[in-house]
Amino acid sequence: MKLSNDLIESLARQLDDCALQVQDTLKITEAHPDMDWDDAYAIQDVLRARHFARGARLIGYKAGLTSYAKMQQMGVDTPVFGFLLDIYSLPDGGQCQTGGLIHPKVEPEIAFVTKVELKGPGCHIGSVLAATDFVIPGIEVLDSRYRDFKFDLKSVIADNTSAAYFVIGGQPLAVEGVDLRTLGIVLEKNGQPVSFGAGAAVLGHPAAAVAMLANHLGARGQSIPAGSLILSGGITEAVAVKAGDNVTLRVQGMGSTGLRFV
Ligand code: OOG
Ligand code: MG
Repeated sequence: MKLSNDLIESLARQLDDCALQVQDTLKITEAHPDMDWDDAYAIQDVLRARHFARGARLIGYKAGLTSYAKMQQMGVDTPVFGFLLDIYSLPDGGQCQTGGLIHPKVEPEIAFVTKVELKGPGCHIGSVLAATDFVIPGIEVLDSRYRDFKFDLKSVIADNTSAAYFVIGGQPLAVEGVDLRTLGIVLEKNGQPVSFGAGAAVLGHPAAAVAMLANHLGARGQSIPAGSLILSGGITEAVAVKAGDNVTLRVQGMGSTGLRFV
């Protein structure tokens, strides 16, 4: 750790205030270029504690920057991990209020729901599949608190990996019934297909992203509890949205889920 506890607290407060006041900020590494990975996750932890203090509950985790398309779009080279709260969850087909967001984007994901605890180190695709209750289509709504959506890995980790909202829906499937690598997806915006992909875009297999998450948490003495929801990462580049847009994700054999931006 390179930053003091006081500084970590104040950077978490700065990012929290940006989200609450719908204001962007410069990426925090500009002012603190010496911060390290532990500092970045410590800021994320304080941000989470601030949400808990306001009554939000942890419902799962997310992996991000797990596809080459996303890494290239954001100019980074390794995945990052964040937390999911109940207040991020939107109803399938429901509304997403853009007034509370700075510059929202959407991305297509495969969500996992676990049935047993997953604890790293040593988790692999097999352990994840064995621990998965079902997979289901998901759309993540991102909203970086950083100006122009520009960040580096440490800054985006501190900002809970741009998490804002998500929706899941469609047909949940047991993993026995689906090859997650060849699973095709189409993301539509206002009825137009805007991006296409397959599960293998995420680290070769979306379960590999969940295994990486479990190993990341394991290194910090934490685990993924049974019943967690995990977003395994955007399969394609994220797409900007504004009020008036309708977004639908279609996943092969798994139906669709969608949101209206108002
Ligand atoms: C960071 C979060 C990335 C994903 O699925 O790749 C993410 C960002 O691109 O803003 O959630
Ligand atoms: Mg995502």
